[in-house]
Amino acid sequence: MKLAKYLKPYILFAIVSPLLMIGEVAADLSLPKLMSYIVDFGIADNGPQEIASSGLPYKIITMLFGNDYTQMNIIITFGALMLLIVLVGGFFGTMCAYTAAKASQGFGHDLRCDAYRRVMSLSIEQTDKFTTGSLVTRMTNDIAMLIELVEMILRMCVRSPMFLIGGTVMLLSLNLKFGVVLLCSLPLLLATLILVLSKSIPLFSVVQKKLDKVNSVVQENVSGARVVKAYVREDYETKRFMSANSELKDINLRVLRLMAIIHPVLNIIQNFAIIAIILIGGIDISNGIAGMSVGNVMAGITYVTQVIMSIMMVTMMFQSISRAIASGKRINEVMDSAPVIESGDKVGQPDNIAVSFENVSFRYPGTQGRPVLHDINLQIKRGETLAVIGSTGCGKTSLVNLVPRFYDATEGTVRVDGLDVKEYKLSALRDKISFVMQKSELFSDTVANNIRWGKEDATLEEIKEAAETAQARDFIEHLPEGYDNFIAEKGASLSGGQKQRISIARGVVRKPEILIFDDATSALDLATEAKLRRALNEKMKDTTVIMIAQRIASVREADRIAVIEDGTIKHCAPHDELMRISETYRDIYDSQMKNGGDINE
Ligand code: DCP
Ligand code: MG
Repeated sequence: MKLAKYLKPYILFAIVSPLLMIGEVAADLSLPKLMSYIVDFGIADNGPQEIASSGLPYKIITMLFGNDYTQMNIIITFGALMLLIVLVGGFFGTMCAYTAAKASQGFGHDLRCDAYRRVMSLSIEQTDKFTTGSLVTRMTNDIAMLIELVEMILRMCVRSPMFLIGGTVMLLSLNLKFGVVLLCSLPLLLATLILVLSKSIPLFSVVQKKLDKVNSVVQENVSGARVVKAYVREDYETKRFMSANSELKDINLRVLRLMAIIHPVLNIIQNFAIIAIILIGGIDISNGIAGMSVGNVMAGITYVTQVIMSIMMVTMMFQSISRAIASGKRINEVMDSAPVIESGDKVGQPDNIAVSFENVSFRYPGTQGRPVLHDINLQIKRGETLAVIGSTGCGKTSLVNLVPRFYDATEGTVRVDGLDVKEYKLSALRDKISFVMQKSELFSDTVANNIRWGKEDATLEEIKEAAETAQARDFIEHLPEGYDNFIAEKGASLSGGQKQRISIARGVVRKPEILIFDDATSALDLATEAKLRRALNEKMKDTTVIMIAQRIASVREADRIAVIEDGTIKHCAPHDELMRISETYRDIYDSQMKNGGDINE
């Protein structure tokens, strides 16, 4: 119900809509009565005499035609009146639907905006926990359910009670005995509905979960289409999808099977009610009871149908409400997940020590056992190039993730420019840092705009300069449309090394204080990589560089090289010294020499 606040800007529509509904229902309720006038006074043989004792209809007719009215006059008058009322009712109905849509869609739009912003602010850990598929379902399907509910409530909150009460009153005004029909049929109907709803409501949240699963599988396979094809896993993945899909179907069927009971039961009850009305009315007519007529029986049939349908509408509303409650809960889960990584409010001033780790240990949130990193102590000077090397899975990415606070250290302190990263204003901290990820993420946009990602207001000159530093200029200028060339989603239209170089250009363009390369040159050949290193040295002298790499050739020229082993930094020294003191480093060196790697470029 916290979500109700999103309706506020549209409160005017939300209030007007039910009011307009009153007009529509009033029109619907008056029609059967008018029809009974036509039948009783315009068609029945003794109509002209009967109407004289009818009050309002008589007044209308004598006002229009004086005392010599014909039955045709009566039919046309009330027929025209019915037509007019239908038109007015239709107008109210349309306006009601329009305002309800205006309110509910506005509500949905605002909610989606906020939810999106919240999803964007989730930390990596939280996104992992929700899973992408589930977040997508929550943003689309769950919000759609809420929109439907708002619309339903705006239209039905007046409609069904008014039909229920208005229909009952009109019915009783025709003949009090008709009340017996309602007394018998309504409890039966309610009992059926309550039974069905109590069974189906708990299933709705299960439906949502199954939908999550289908979305997850689709998402994984669409984005991983290449791998799926490469390993000829289409069948396997299709099976996985099929099973998620059938689960969804099964649960939906269970809900629908339950719902299917409603219709026949409703039909039976309705038809019995109609027969009962005819029976009661017929007996009264043949007994010559005053005020009972064929027209009244016909009107009675319509009113009893309206009352039963109103109960039906209430059920639909309940169904919608319970669905929406399940969805609302899931959206609230997203809205309530406070960012785990809370921004501080300080900004560090440039310091001699750009980055320092003090007794840092780290384990991934929610995991047990040995920490990924422990007892990390390291100081990186401004302008220094520090390389990080170590076997795969030893924690290199984890280590550098702590600097821009993608994760927080479990123990110890990470400082940037002497200030604890937890005290930084998050945007200020991340503005200092360019992070070129292990897996290049490009967006479906032009080359220039992908590079501009690193610096919003970069001029074309700056972009070209960054591309030059990243050794990307040549190949970009050979693209058919150069910097305006469009890159497919996730950079699918580029080679691995091209992607890496555009990512590097993106990191370089903002001239960051700290530049982190997480294995970002792995797809470049050694000569290009060497050129890149030289360009970086020249153009970004003051930038502190942390460079993760697997190849000795990539790291040997660094000021210092940190060797990570068993979750901690065993040695941290220049190449020559490491060759003397670190056995691991020497092993890596030897293995790469043996494998024919041209260490000396
Ligand atoms: N790990 C984890 N949860 C994550 C990411 C990693 O539990 N979300 C574990 C897997 C590894 C360890 O942490 O055992 C270290 O992972 P890193 O990604 O830090 O490893 P590297 O970057 O050193 O490996 P690579 O060279 O393959 O990139
Ligand atoms: Mg890594």
